[in-house]
Amino acid sequence: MSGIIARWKSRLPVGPRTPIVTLGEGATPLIRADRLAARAGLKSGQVFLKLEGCNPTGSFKDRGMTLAVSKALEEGARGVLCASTGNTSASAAAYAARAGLRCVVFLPKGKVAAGKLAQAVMHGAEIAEVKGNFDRALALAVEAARAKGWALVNSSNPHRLEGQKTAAFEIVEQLGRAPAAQFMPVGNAGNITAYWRGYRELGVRPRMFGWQAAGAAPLVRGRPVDDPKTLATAIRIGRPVSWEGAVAARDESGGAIGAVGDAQIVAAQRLLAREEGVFCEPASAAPAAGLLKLARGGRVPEGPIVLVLTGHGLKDPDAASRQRPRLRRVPARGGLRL
Ligand code: AN7
Repeated sequence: MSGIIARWKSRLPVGPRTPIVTLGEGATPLIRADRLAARAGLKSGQVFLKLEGCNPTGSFKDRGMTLAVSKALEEGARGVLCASTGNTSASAAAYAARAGLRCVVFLPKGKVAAGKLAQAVMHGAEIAEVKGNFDRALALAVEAARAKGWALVNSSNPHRLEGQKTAAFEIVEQLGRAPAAQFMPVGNAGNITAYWRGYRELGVRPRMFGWQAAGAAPLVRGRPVDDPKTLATAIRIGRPVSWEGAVAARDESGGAIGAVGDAQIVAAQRLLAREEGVFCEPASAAPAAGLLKLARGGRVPEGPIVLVLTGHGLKDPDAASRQRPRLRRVPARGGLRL
């Protein structure tokens, strides 16, 4: 059997009677990014990309969802609920379909990327479109879960973070050591909390660098943002649920949480695609933008650095259509001189 539960069972809260709902998540590639390293003035072999977009539904959320949905089934829930900026809903919809559970997703109207919405629809989730942002959608999902007695599979669900911590185990295994630093996007702050837990369980302490979008950077400002704004819709979150987890990861590891502008995010996304062959969604390019930002100030940490690319580029096709491709018209019977 594949999947993160089969691989890391002894480190996860599962028993012999837990019905395992898996799509074969985890075991994602860790690849070198030598051109990005060069752009940041670093040596070949110093920068790595963890391709979490290679998970079954195209984002890291699957690591937590396999566990959250397995536990919901074990506990006899009839359905699962979540609020989402998109990826959580796509993952919840897929794992609920596999488990034979109903799934209701609360989505901020007009702010979910097309690929993610397509997944929720295709997997048969019931969609509640919320006139408001993610933070409002989450409040509604919490209320509905309580009223119905269904499992809430947002990252406030402890099983989500337990599953997500397995990515830290993989990175240490793949590198053959702990990275000196890890760069990752931060929205609701569940993932940075989960990685730090995973690293701590192994007794290692990479410096954790979280990156938020400048228009949605509550952890950088030190207070909630009422009207978060960024084209990286995945991390358009003003009141992160795992606030304290993110601050602990930052402070205990000697890391930092910084902000990058949308223009820097778009430029980094394009650089990863054109120079590394890796197409990630905008939010997932924030760490690369952060690396280049630190490089400009000469403040990049020494030693191996892992950038977590949390979601696949196909999730958000509209982001790509902002690029202007050079199109050449070729008549059906004509040729093209290159
Ligand atoms: C691609 O799907 O919050 O800091 O509802 O989709 O753990 O929230 C997504 C978040 C980074 C931020 N990259 O992770 C959701 C949702 C991608 C994401 C994040 C998200 P957290």
